[in-house]
Amino acid sequence: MSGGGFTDVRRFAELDSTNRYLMDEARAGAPEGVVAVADHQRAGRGRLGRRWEAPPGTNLLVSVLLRPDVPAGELHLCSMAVALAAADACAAVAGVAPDLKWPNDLLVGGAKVAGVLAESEPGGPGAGPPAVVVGIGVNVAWPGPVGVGGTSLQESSGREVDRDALLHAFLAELARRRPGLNTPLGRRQLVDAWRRRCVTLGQVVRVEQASGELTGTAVALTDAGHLVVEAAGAAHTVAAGDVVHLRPGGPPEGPK
Ligand code: BT5
Repeated sequence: MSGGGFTDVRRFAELDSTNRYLMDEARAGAPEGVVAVADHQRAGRGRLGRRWEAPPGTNLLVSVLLRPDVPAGELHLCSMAVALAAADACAAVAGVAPDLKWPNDLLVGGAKVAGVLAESEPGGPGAGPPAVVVGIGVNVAWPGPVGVGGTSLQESSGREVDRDALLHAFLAELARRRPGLNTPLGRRQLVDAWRRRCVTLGQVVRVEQASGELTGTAVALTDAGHLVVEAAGAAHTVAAGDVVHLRPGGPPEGPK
């Protein structure tokens, strides 16, 4: 990005997925800074093949294209920057400051108000440098599918929230945080900001990964943004996975 910020905003009444659209644009060589916004997605993507669902007009559905200078093992910091920018935008526009749940959720009162999905493209001839597409779905006026236990900004703030104002605040926050991704100091500051907002730290968690499950206490975030879980006297560093917050003696939170 040549200091231009996220100004190439492409709006769609309907798409299959804003992430799919931007991944295709990235493969075709689109530069950093392209933004895709849809009123409705026919096939909104969650992580691990899951779906992001929202009736037309109820969510902020937005993806951004980044081409950051970040070590391969730290690409997750791109989604962390997007989550922080979105949380700041929610606070500014809706008066609700969501907590961050590792690795990719925004929660209000323990309920999911937004989810982040990053996909990357290694780059190569014709496709330019490596690309990371980060998408976020924010429940503005709809609390998510039945049984999921989500919430919306309108439900939690008790007031009307303008999706366009939220989009603009989000893009401005992201442009402010974006330069930090390119330097080791900036990346450490980003993770520090996450540590301050991360409700996962200090909780008993169950981490679900393809390789199996791990239950323990989430004790730290590494400078690469990975979660450190202490279990049976050993510290495990988790780079990716689903996390369920468990309350000792209480029921687990609702399904993802
Ligand atoms: C996420 O996945 O939370 C990432 C969602 C990213 C969506 C954005 S929208 C713009 C961009 N374009 C895309 O195609 N995707 C991105 P995950 O952690 O896997 O959570 C998915 C799970 O959340 C589902 O299996 C449901 O249980 C639940 N869920 C689905 N829709 C929801 C909603 N609107 N609110 C709350 N929870 C929801």
